[in-house]
Amino acid sequence: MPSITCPYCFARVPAERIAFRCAGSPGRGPGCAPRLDTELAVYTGSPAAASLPPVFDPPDGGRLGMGRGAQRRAACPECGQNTARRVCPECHNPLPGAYCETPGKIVALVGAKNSGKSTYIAVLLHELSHRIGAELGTSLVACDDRTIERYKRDFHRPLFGDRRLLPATASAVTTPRDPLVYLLTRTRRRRMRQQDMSLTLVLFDTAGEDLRSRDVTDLHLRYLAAADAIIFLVDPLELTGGGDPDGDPINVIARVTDLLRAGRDVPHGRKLPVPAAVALTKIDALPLDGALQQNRALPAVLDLNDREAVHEQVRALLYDWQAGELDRYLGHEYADYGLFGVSALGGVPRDGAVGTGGIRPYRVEDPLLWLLHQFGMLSGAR
Ligand SMILES: Nc1nc2c(ncn2[C@@H]2O[C@H](COP(=O)(O)OP(=O)(O)OP(=O)(O)O)[C@@H](O)[C@H]2O)c(=O)[nH]1
Ligand SMILES: [Mg+2]
Ligand SMILES: [Zn+2]
Ligand SMILES: [Zn+2]
Repeated sequence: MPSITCPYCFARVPAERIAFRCAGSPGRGPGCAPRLDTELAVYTGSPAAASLPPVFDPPDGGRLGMGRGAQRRAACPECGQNTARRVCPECHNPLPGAYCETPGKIVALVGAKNSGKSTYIAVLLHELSHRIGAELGTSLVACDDRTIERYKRDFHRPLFGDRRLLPATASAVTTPRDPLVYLLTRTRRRRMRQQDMSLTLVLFDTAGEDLRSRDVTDLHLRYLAAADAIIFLVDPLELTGGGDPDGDPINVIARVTDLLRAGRDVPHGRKLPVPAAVALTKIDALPLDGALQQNRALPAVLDLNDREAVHEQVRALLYDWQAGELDRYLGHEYADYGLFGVSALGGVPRDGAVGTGGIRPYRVEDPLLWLLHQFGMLSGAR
C-alpha cells in the first residue's frame, strides 16, 4: 500500500489515511470558522499560529468504492464544502498535493557549530528561487506559511536586506523549532512525455551543539531516519585541527552516520545506501586553483567532468590537511558520497557584515545538482 513520510513529524502515513482541512470561509462563504488546532499547536509550540478551520479524517474510501490510494478532495463533514487541503493526520501540517502524488526525497542538512549552516540555507534557497531555479527550470515552493515567514525574518532580511551575518542559531533544547519545508519540482521531458519529479528539502537549521549532545531531540532522530540523502557541511578551518574534539567534523559526521544506521537498521559493515554530499564551506577564504576555482562548464545538467575534478581536488585537500581519515571513513560507510567546496558569501565577511563585494555565492548548488542526478531528476553530461 502506498504511503508517504510526513516532512514535518516524519510519521509514515498510508495514502488513504491522509487527512483534510476544511477550506474555511474564503470571502463570506458558508465554511467552518477557525478554531484552535491542538495537534498543530503542540507541534509548533505556538497556539497563536494554530487557529484554523478544522481537520477531518478522509471519508472511508473503501466503502465508497474509491479504491486505495490518496483522495484529492473531500467534503467537510461539518459544513459540506469541498476541500483540497491535505494535512498529516498526526501533526496536522499541510501536505502539498504534489508531495502526496509523488512523494519527494527528503534531504537533510547537518554540520558542526559555526560550520556555516544558516548562511548556506539562506543563500541556497535564494539561489534556488532565482538564478539556479531559472537554469534548471525548477520551481521552489514553501510548503507552509511558517516556512515563508521564518525564511524572510530569520534568513533573508538580515542577510540580503541588512547585509548582516546571521546570529548563532539558538539550541533547539531552549527554543524548539520546526523545519523549513520546501518542494523543489522539476519537469522532465522523456520520450514526448512530461513527468514532474520533486525533492523535498527539509531543512532543520540545527544549532551545532545539538548534534554533539547526547540528548539529540526525538524529532532530529526521526529526521535522520527518514532522510533519503544528506548534506554535511564542514568548515575547512576545523579540519586542520586544534579545535574542540566534540566539534571535530569527523566526530560530528560519525555521530550522524550512527544515527542514520540506527534509523534504518543498516548493520555495521554494510554501506549506507543514503547518498552523502560532504561540502567544505567558506572556500572563498582558501587559496584555490584547479576545478574549484572555475565555473561549471555545462548548464542545466550535472557536468560529470567537473564533478570528478572537484571531488578529486577536495579529496587531495583533505589529505594535504592530514584529514584523509574523513575520506576513508566516508568511503567505508557510504555506498555513494561526493566531496564539494562551496562558498555562500563569496568573500570574507567584516565586522559582522557581508564584505564590500556583496553576496556572491559560489558553487552552493553543486551538492544539490549531484543529489538531483542521483535521484534521476537531472541528467549528466560530459
Ligand atoms: N568566508 C566565509 N565565511 C562564512 C561563509 N558562511 C559563513 N561564514 C562565517 O561563518 C560564520 C558562521 O556561519 P553560520 O551560517 O552562522 O554557521 P552555523 O553553522 O549556522 O552556526 P551555528 O548556528 O552556531 O551552529 C559566519 O558568521 C561567518 O563569519 C562563507 O561563505 N564565507
Ligand atoms: Mg546557525
Ligand atoms: Zn506529520
Ligand atoms: Zn467545514
